[in-house]
Amino acid sequence: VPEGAFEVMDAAMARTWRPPRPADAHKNTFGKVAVVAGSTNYPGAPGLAAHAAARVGAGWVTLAIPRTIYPVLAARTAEITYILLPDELGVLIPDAVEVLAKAVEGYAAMVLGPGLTQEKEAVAFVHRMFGMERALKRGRLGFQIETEAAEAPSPAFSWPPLIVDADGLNAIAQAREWAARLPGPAILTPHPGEMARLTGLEKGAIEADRLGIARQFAQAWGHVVVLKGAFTVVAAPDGRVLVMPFANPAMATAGTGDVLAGAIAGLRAQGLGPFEAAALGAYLHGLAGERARAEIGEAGVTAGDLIPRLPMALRALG
Ligand code: NPW
Ligand code: AMP
Ligand code: MG
Repeated sequence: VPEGAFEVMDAAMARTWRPPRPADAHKNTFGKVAVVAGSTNYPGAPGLAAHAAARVGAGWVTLAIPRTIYPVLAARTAEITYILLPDELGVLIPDAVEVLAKAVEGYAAMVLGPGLTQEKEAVAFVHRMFGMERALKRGRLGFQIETEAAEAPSPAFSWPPLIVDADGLNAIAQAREWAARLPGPAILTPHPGEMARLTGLEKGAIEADRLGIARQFAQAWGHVVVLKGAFTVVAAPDGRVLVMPFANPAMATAGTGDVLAGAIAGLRAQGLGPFEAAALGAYLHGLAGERARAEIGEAGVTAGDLIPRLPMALRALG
C-alpha cells in the first residue's frame, strides 16, 4: 500500500462484508461474544457493548463482569448470559483471570476493557491476562522486555479473538512495548486520548496526523487500529487504511465507544476477519449515529439510542 493511500468506506464495501444469514442457521452459527467489562462506577458500559454485539447479529452474548454489579445488570438484560468474576468493591482482581479463561473457551470474540477502571487491581487483572505482570514487577521495561520474553514460557492463557478498548488499552499502555505481544491480530479501539497513552505521543500530534499514526502503529503492533473520533480511521497491519465518512456531534456522548466495541465484536464473532469486522462495525456505528441525528437531533442522543439503529443500518445496506 503506497504511503498515505487510503479509501473512504462506503455501502458497497459494507455489503460485500455483511455476514450471511443462512435460513437454517441456529444461534451457534453466529458466534459467541464475551464482553469483559464494568465496575461499580461504570455499570453501564457492559450492557451497551453486549447489546450492540447482539444487535449486529451475534448468536450469543455473555457479560463477564465483577460479581458485585451483577444484580444491577441482570435485572435489565434478559437476553444476555453471565460469567461472574471475583472482585473487590466492584473492581476486578487478578484472580478473575483463571475463572475467565475457563469460561470463555469456544468463544468467537472477546471485548476487553469498557468501564474496568484504572484502579490498581483492574490493571493487574489485565496484565495477568497477557503475562505482563512479571516484567512489570521487576521493573523491566523497554529493551529488557525482550530478555524477559525470551525467558518466559508461552502465555498460560489463550483468549478468543480480542477487541481491546478503554481500560484494556490503558492497562497495556503501562508497558507500551507489550502492545505488539498481545495475541493477535487483535482489534484496538482507542480514542485520541487512549492512543496518546498507548503510543507516548502527545494527543495533538495524533490529531494532526490521524491517518499516518493509525497506519504506523497498526503495522508496528500487528493489530488492527481503530482510531476513533470524527472520521474514524481503521488501519490494518498490512498498511490498508479505511476512513469512515462520519463527522457527527450527536455521537459525542458517553458510552458510544462502548457500543462500537460491542458491534465490532459481534461482527468478528460472525466470522469476519479483524480488519473487515472493525471497518464494518465502525461504518454501521456511524450510520446508526446518522439515523439518530436525523430522528432525535444533534444534541441529546444517548449511546443506547444507537443500539436499535444498528440492525436498521445493516438492513438498509440493501
Ligand atoms: P480532551 O482533553 O477532553 O479534549 P479517558 P473516558 C480524550 C468508561 N465509560 N478526540 C480527551 O480529550 C470507559 O469505558 C463508561 C480527541 C481526554 O484527554 C472508561 O472505562 C460509561 N480527544 C471510563 O469510562 C460511559 C479525545 O481522551 C481523554 C476524544 C473512562 O473513559 C462513558 C478522556 O478519555 C465511558 O465510555 C476525541 N474524539 N475522545 C458507562 N455508562 O458506564 C476522548 N479524547 O480519560 O480515557 O476517559 O474515555 O471518559
Ligand atoms: P468513546 O470516546 O470511547 O466513548 O468513543 C466515542 C465514539 O463516538 C467513537 O466511535 C467515536 O468515533 C464517535 N464519535 C465521537 N465524536 C464524534 C464525532 N464528532 N463525529 C463522529 N463520531 C464521533
Ligand atoms: Mg471509550
